[in-house]
Amino acid sequence: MKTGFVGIIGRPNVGKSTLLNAILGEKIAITTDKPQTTRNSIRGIYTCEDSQIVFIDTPGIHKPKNKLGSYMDEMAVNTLKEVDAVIFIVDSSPKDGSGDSYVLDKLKETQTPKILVINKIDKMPPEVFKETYDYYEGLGLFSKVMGISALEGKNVDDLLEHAKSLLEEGPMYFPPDMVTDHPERFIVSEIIREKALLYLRDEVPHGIAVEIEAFREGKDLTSINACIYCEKKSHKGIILGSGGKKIKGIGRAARLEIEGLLGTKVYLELWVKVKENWRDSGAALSNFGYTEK
Ligand SMILES: Nc1nc2c(ncn2[C@@H]2O[C@H](COP(=O)(O)OP(=O)(O)OP(=O)(O)O)[C@@H](O)[C@H]2O)c(=O)[nH]1
Ligand SMILES: [Mg+2]
Repeated sequence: MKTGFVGIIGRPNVGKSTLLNAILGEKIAITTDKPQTTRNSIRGIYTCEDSQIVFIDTPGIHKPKNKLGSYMDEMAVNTLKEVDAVIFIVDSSPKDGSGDSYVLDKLKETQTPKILVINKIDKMPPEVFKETYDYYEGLGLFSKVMGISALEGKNVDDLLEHAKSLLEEGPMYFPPDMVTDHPERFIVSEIIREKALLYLRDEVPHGIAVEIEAFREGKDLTSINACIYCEKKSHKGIILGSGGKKIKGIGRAARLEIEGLLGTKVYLELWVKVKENWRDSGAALSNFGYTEK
């Protein structure tokens, strides 16, 4: 068995979480068109006859504006130290000040084998692909430079084969049918956050955190109480929407997906609370699970 840990890193919104889901053939990481969707390291376990690879999806590396942002960056950069191989994803050649050069410097410091993945080739003009490919190939830093479409699953198998080739023989870390080691409660809170991100605009989504307050599993019905935290009173009104329309939409979309995940009917009760500036409060970050325990 080839086994090991592979980190997936890159700027926000390049498709890291979409790639993780494509590899697993199952959705465990939330994805949206908004940058900074992922806030924790998300572990996905890929097992086949001859290998088990634990992929670690990380928050997009960006210029942090608050403690949460710093924590997210730290999480992504620290992942580099813990893995047997790294997938660095881009969706263009580096632009000035984009953060890619910062990540490249970090990559240069490590001996860990690195793969450069150019994502979104389904919508990338050939000349942009070529320019990006030539740039990264020219750095001589990567064991392979390749194009994929995580959304369409294109070349994901090739990427898996190459990742496998970088790993050593070793023991399996997890049972073969396990797809993630995150508890269901965590995935459920992420699904609710994803729907909130999808339904909300402007600055509201970035200030949202979800806490599961009760999770009672029955044979046919799971009852869940969750609280959506936001940073301002005015945001609470936006999340509720006129006549509670918005929160109902978020709740319905989340419930349908959670029912698919758990395989039971779900009763989901959502509350909205304000916790001012929680993204800069160490205590709140720790409470929401955004700091090391
Ligand atoms: N066209 C196209 N869109 C893609 C592809 N991969 C991802 N996307 C889209 O890009 C957006 C961001 O995808 P995510 O997977 O959330 O990106 P991420 O890198 O995890 O983002 P953060 O968690 O914010 O760092 C979503 O709207 C995806 O549907 C792709 O191969 N092709
Ligand atoms: Mg993500």
